[in-house]
Amino acid sequence: MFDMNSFSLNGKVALVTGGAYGIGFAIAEALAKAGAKIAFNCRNDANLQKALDDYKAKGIEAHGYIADVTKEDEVTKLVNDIKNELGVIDILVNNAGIIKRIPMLEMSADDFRQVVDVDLNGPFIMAKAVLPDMIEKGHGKIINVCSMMSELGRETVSAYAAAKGGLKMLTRNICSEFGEHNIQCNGIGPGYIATPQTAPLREKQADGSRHPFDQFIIAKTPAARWGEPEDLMGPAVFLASDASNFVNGHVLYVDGGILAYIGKQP
Ligand code: NAP
Ligand code: GCO
Repeated sequence: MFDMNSFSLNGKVALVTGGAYGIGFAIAEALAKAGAKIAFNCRNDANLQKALDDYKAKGIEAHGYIADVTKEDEVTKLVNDIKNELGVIDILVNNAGIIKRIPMLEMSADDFRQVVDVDLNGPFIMAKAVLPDMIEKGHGKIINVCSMMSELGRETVSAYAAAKGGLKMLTRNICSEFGEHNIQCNGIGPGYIATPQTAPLREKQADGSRHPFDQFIIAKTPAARWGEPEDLMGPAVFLASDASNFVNGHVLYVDGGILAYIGKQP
C-alpha cells in the first residue's frame, strides 16, 4: 500500500562510495535526511576527516572508512566493518569515480585501465561484496552513478565513456541476475554537475570570460545551468526507497534535459 512512508529510509544502512565530497556527499546527505544510517569511504585520510566534520556540521553522524573500491581485500574489510558497526548494508551507492581527459591517441593503456578499474571494476567488486547479505535479507538497493557518457561520447574521455557505458550494462545485468531476490539495481545519470571533478571545465579565462566548455554546456542544457550536487538528492532517495521497488535496470538521468536537446543555436 503506497503512502509517503514509501520514501522513508528509517532503519536502513546506506554505503556511499566516494562520499567525502561532491555528488557522493550530497547523495549521502539526502539518504540521511530520509532516515538512513550513513557509511562512506574514500582513499585519502584528509578527505575523510574533513568529510566527517562536514557531515557533523549538517547534523549527520556519518561513519567514514578508508578503502579503495578497486582493492577486493579492502572492500571485504569495509563491508565487514560496516556490518559490525552499523548492520548489513541495505543500500549501496556506487559513486566513487575518476576521469582522465586525454586525447585517445595520447592516452596510455595504463591510464585507460586506471579509469576503467575505478569506474567499472570498482562497482562490480562493491556489488559482489554486498549482494550475498541482500539476498539473505530478501531486499536490497544498488544505485550506480552513471553519466551522460553512458549514452554519449566526446573527445578526450574514451576511457571514462567506455567505463560509464559498461556501468549502464552492469546495472542492467545486476537487475537481471538478482531481481528475483527483491533487489533493485538502477543507475542515476547526472548531467554536468559543479563539483571538483568538473572544475577544470568551468575555470574562468584570463580575460574573465567563461570557459568555452562552460558556455557549451549552458547552450546544451535546456535548464541553461550546470547542475548542483543537490539536484541529485531527491532522485537518489527515490531510487533508494521502497517507492521504487518495481523500478529495476533503469538509468534515471538527472541532466536538466541535455539528452533531450539538440542545443541552442549559437
Ligand atoms: P569527485 O568530486 O572527483 O569525487 C570523487 C570521489 O570519489 C571522492 O570522494 C574520491 O575520494 C572518491 N574516489 C575516487 N577514487 C576512489 C577509489 N578508487 N576508491 C574509493 N573512493 C574513490 O567526483 P564527482 O564529480 O562528485 O563525481 C562522483 C561520481 O559521479 C563519479 O562516479 C563521476 O564519474 C560521476 N559523475 C560526475 C558528474 C559531474 O558532472 N561531476 C556527472 C556525471 C557523473 P578520494 O580521492 O579521497 O578517494
Ligand atoms: C567531461 C565531464 C563529464 C562529467 C559527467 C557528465 O569531461 O565531459 O567530466 O564526463 O563528469 O560524466 O555526465
